[in-house]
Formats: sequence, C-alpha cells, structure tokens
Amino acid sequence: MKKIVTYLLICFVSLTFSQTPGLIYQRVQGTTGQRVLDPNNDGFISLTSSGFSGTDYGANSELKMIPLPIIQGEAAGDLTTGSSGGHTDIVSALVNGQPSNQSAYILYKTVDGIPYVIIRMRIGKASTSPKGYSFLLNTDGIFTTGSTGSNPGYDKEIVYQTGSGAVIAVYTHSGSTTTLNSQYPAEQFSQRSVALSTTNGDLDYFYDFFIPFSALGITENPVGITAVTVTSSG
Ligand SMILES: [Ca+2]
Ligand SMILES: [Ca+2]
Ligand SMILES: [Ca+2]
Repeated sequence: MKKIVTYLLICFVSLTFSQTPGLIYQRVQGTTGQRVLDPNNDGFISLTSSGFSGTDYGANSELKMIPLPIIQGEAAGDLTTGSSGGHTDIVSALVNGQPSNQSAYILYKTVDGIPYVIIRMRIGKASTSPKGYSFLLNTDGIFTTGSTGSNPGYDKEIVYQTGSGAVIAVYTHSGSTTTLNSQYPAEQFSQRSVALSTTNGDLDYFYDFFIPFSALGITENPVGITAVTVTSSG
C-alpha cells in the first residue's frame, strides 16, 4: 500500500508541475534559441520560475511581446475545420469576461548583433499532431499583389510547420506561385509553454517561434499581419 501511495503522490506532483502557467514544457535547443526565447534560461516565459499570476502578458512576461492590433478579441470556436478551443484555435485571454487583443504577438529583438522576429500564438489546446501556424504578411500595403483568388494581398508567410521534420518556413506568394525562401529547424527556433488563460474551460498554450528578420527581405513599413492556423502542415 505504501508503494502505491508514494507512486500516486509522485504522479500528482508531476502533473501539477507540468501545468504551471509560464512553464516551457518544450524548450528550444541551442544557445541562440535560448538567448532569444528564454533569456534567463530558467525554463519559464514568466518573469521568474514561480510562473504567471494575474496576467500572462505585458509586464508579467519575460519577453515584452507586442499584441497584434485587432478590431475585436480573437474568438474561440471560429474554425472552418477543427475542434472549438482545440490546438488549431487561436484564442484570446479574457478581460472582464470578454476576448481581449491578447492572442497573437510579435517582437523585434536583436541578439548578438542579429535582429530576429519572434512570434507568439495563444492556442486553445496543446497537441503533437502536424499542423501549421502562420503569420501572413502584406509587406507592400497593396491588396492586389501577392496571390490571386482568396488571398487578399499577403505576399509573405512565416509558418511553424509542426509534426515530423518540423520547421519554421518563410514563403513568398506571388500570383499563383508560392516560393520557399528559407526554413529553420523547429527544435532550434521554437518553444511551447503553458499560458495562464483557460479558454473553453481548460488551459491554453503559447507556441513561440522565431526567424532572422533578414529572412523576410522587408524594406518597407508598415506591414499588415494576420495570424492563422492551417489544418495540414504542408
Ligand atoms: Ca525565462
Ligand atoms: Ca479562434
Ligand atoms: Ca483552452
């Protein structure tokens, strides 16, 4: 009996620890990634290894991520395909019970003289299944360049393609042509952590990834950005 009790206690402690808001449950590999995504190298995206309390953004976040300006809060359960509040549903932290603008973030940060773009997405659930997490960029402010059809002018795309052989890929869209510009191994350019928000009654998660800013080949400002998820990682 004593052994069983001990075992249950260990399981309980492990489960509790693994869900601490702020914990990076999938850490980036390599020194560069650590210096970009977890500067104090403590395995947490919160200010300290005590985790988040109150909020999981702004002054409470180790990285001072900038939320994308959005007209209204990012809704849960707004997918074309996929489960509501699931691992392809971008969600917002609730403020006064309503979805806020705290859902998708970007940060420009220079480490060791190299400028990087860091992206953070708040996701309804965590999963290891292969999906795509994209930032679509309109880099010239014109809605008729980029692709045709249903693409209203997005000419660049940064995609975190998960699953086997996961990468962060940068694409250029022009007309009906998509060109792969560069890609980076996900284990060295991404991390995943536990958010404080609990959309749809369970924990949310942050997917962080980054690329060198130069990979975008951007010379103009401003840039229009939309965050989306893709059911197929390809
Ligand atoms: Ca940290
Ligand atoms: Ca959503
Ligand atoms: Ca959730």
